[in-house]
Amino acid sequence: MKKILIVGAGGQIGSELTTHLRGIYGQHNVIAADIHGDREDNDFVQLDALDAEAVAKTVRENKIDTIFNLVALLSATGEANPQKAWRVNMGALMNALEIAREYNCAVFTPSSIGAFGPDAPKDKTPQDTPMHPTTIYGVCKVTGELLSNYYHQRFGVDTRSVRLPGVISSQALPGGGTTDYAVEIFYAALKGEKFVCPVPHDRFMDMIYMPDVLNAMVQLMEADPSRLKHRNGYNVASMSFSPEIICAEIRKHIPSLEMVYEIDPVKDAISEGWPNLMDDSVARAEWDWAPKWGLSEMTTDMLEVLGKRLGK
Ligand code: AKB
Repeated sequence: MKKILIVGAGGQIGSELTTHLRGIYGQHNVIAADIHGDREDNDFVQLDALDAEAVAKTVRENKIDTIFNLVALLSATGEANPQKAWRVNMGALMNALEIAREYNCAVFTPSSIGAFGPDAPKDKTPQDTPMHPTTIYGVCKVTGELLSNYYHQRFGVDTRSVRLPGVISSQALPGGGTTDYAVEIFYAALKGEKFVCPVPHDRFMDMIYMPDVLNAMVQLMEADPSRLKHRNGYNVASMSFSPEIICAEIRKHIPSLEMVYEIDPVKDAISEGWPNLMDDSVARAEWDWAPKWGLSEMTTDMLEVLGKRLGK
């Protein structure tokens, strides 16, 4: 990777990925693009990922060799408007793949635990297993994995991807996801607010801390291509917890945290079909994936970093 374009750079992952990649590859070698503009950043381009010509122009003019396509409506938002979710999620990916084919770029697109459905084993969910998601978000993710593999096999485009768990981070809030509660609970704890949890107390889901996400993305994109057999996309796992477990962990630092449950039927149904914890042994074998953050270290760090940001 020498000249990178991040499409969807304003989101939860994009905002931290931009800073991370600029620290490694240089400020001017990482172009951040998003539909929402108005930034004091000379290396930012305002564009709509569905506007193929605008994306192609940015790739051409900046001699981009790697595209990170982070554009997506997440799982809960997707269920509110499935047609739009398909149009945005697949439209942005198709544009990225076609432009990559034309301009010889590598493409990273995150897949998700949402790509699995109720018939996949919940514990140690294998890399290769039935994938029959019941959400439009999951349908887009499975299709995206297949399409990315197709572009690799058919056109030689260097496509790579990881299946991300719920991402916990302190800079930008996620929006519209089923795992968002695991970020929102930290804000409530630090602000001294009662946390209203939308998923059942014992609902386990795969989660991951942002520093591990950023390392995974760079490590996979820098990996020796001859080792990569699976490409789109690799299971990556680091921790799994339920609402009552994360609440208890935060209470070790903030004993006054109050949590009540108001189950959101959409998030309940979505999370019921997702893995508890994926088996990431293939990522470990093919590109040396090794997570660094577990539940207790993540919780301590989140409270410290987010606490500073919120002035707590
Ligand atoms: C969501 O909850 O929709 C996302 C995901 C797990 O892909 N965070």
